Amino acid sequence: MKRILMAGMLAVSAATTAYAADVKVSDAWTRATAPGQDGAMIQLVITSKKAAKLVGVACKDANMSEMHSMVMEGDLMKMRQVDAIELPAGKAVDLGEAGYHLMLIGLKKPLVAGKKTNCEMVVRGADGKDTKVQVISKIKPLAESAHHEHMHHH
Ligand SMILES: [Cu+2]
Repeated sequence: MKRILMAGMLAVSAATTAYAADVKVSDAWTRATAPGQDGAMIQLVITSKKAAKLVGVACKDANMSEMHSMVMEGDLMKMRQVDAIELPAGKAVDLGEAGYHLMLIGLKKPLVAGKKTNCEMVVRGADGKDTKVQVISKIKPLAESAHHEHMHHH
């Protein structure tokens, strides 16, 4: 009897974090920063079981974190802050492919290849309830082709 009760309690406590388990984040990454660079972009894939919205982000290594969209204006790639990113139920949203990224502004320290950087995202369900989702991003080496960083408007 006692065992069954414990199993039940475990299931309940799993369910609390679990709303977080309803949201899956994978392939989160950014690039190592060049000397003097004080901003960075994070890409990731996010899947929410239920229809939801990504409504906020806070990253440990940055003074400010935002969600950005990228749009081509003529030959120029421009970035804009967005308030929310739609997460259709069960659909893997690749921020990069969807034209979004997370933006770290005012880095507190350089991002070093091979290390990781942590962020916390806020996902709002259709019921208005917010869930915090941890994101651990791999830091890839700075590549020559990391062109986006140079178009940064901040
Ligand atoms: Cu940006």
